[in-house]
Amino acid sequence: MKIIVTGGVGFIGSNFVHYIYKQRPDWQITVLDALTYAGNRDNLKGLDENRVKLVVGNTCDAELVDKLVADHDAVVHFAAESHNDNSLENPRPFLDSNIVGTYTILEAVRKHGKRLHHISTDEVYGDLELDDPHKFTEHTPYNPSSPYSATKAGSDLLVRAWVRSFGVQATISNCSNNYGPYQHVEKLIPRQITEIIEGRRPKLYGTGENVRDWIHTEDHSSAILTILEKGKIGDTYLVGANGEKDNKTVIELILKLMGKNPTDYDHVNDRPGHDMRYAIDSTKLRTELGWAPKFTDFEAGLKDTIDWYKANHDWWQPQKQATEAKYAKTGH
Ligand code: NAD
Ligand code: TDX
Repeated sequence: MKIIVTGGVGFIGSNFVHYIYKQRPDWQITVLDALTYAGNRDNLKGLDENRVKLVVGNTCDAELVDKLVADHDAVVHFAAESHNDNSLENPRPFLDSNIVGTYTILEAVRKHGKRLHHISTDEVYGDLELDDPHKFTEHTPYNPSSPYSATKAGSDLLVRAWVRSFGVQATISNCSNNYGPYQHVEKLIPRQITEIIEGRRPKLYGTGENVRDWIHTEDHSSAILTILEKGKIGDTYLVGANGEKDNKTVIELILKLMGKNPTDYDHVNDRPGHDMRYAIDSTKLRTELGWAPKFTDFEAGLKDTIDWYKANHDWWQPQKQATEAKYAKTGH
């Protein structure tokens, strides 16, 4: 099996590369990544270069994508602009990477008859009320709120159209919020851990009642491999681990695990259009494909993540100052 992983030096893509490197020792992996601010080639450190090749390039580059796809069996497509706050400041790169990038991959897999798995997010479904008894399912209508989630929704709809109109052999997964090592310091959990390490207070948007459904990135990787190998062509699978927590609880837990007073955080400006709650019903993936998450103890996973950031200062420090300078401008 020769596989292309787009966005394979980002947070989740690189976790998936390490995961299949271990789980499928006979696979050849080509990572296609533009090395944006979110990509770090060090994320592939330690992997045998005879098995894992990094091609630095953009998913919007049709000639490059066509050439690579012709020479591989499957594409797992992670590459995207992924941060909501950035999409509110400057939406354009989201249209390029998320929409045009996905279109370019689709045209190449269509031409060469190759398998595609498209990685998406639960945010395409919009948000739920705090007391809504229902969670998102594969049948929930699309209702994205931000430029990020709107472009992810658009990319999913392109994949569905290419399956129906052109018979492209694709599956889609929509996952909830990931956490774990190697996540960029712009995101909620790494931001607060590194703020505390640097002697500052965590920053909670608005009241902090907003709920996210946390899953360890390693569980996301195992779900993707399951869908790639056993998923039904044309189908969508929701990935989640029943990890609903409000942001206030997450920040208080980080403070507690780092030996601080749990109330030592600041309320900062809320995110415009801030989604209230996400929650995933992953019954289809569990019952039809037999997947189950392994890292279901959130406190233990968070503790390991904190330890990783404490031990890997050199990995996150170069990004920290620029990230906080951006947040200072928006009052976040
Ligand atoms: P990330 O921002 O950490 O990494 C994105 C990677 O894609 C980077 O390495 C970047 O250099 C690369 N990239 C961006 N645009 C590119 C382009 N045009 N061409 C080539 N490479 C490009 O993102 P992440 O958190 O690892 O998310 C990966 C995927 O998973 C995204 O599609 C995202 O929408 C989806 N997702 C993320 C989460 C989450 O909680 N982070 C949850 C569900 C789904
Ligand atoms: O400093 C902060 N304080 C805060 O309260 C930051 C950075 C965030 N927040 C809040 C906003 C959200 O309610 O925490 C929650 C999580 O924020 P993010 O880490 O920015 O994630 P979110 O917007 O929920 O989106 C994430 O999950 C779905 C990923 O970034 C997306 O790529 C994925 O699709």
